[in-house]
Amino acid sequence: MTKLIRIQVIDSHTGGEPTRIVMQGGPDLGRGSLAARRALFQRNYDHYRSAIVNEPRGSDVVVGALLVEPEDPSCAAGVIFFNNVGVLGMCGHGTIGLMVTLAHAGRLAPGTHKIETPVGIITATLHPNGEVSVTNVPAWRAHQAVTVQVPGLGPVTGDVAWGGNWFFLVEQHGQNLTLANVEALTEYCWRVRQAVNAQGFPEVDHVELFGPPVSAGAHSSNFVQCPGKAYDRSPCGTGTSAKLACLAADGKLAAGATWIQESILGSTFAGTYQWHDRTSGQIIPVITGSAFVNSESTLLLDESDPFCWGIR
Ligand code: PYC
Repeated sequence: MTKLIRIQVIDSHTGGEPTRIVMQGGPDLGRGSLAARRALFQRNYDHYRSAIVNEPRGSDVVVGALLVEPEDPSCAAGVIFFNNVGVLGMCGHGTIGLMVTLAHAGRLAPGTHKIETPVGIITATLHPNGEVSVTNVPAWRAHQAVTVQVPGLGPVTGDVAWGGNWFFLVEQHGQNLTLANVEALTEYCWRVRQAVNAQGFPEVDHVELFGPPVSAGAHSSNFVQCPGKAYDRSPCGTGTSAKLACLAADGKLAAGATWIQESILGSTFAGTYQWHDRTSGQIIPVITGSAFVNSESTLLLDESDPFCWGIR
């Protein structure tokens, strides 16, 4: 009988968006910077990524997170986020899930902790009420009001901004941001992304549409398409960070004021920021939300199974 590979995971969701934390049994990436270890993971262990998040054990929506030893000993953990098609820079909902998961596993107490990611060190606070605030890497708007010609749709205008991942943020799209319209939104965003990538911004891999809020107290609702075409069930932590950078650059939200971003499901994140460098428009976003642990399990990988490494 084939020897099974065992990977221990804890699943959670943050505002409806799942995170699968690899607690044990992931590939050994050695030491070095998180960026270098992410590159190694991408180059040599992509089959592990797929086995952990893709069908038949996962789905297109699951975001995985590999826990690694941090290079900086003052950090509580190092983490590499990934999804159905590749690796991520940072992940806001995933960090909220990570904090709640580590607390659940008895590996972290309420308080503020540093976490190492491939795009920099962030801090996250687990509050006594279970909420988590993530102080993200610096965010900024790189390009304002970029118009791309989208085949079949015509011109679409948006901002290109970094919030730990690259986003194209669109206000004027004429789309209905409702769950009933997810198929059309997915098709729209996919076309926009191809055009944005082809017309000078190959780094952009998330598209974010904004609409009026639905819930009382929210400032805006969004639909966020992730790199592998799945939509974010949460308001997207890095996407909300990119939005805050645009609001700051436009003078529409003051430093320290709160922005409530609602997801397509109606779940919310509270975002606020401080200036990092006013001249270059860089801000430090803080995103607050809640996560809930769903399951503790062991993934079993049998190399004689034709779908052992996931359906890619
Ligand atoms: O919350 O930053 C986020 C995120 C990125 C991709 C999915 N969620």
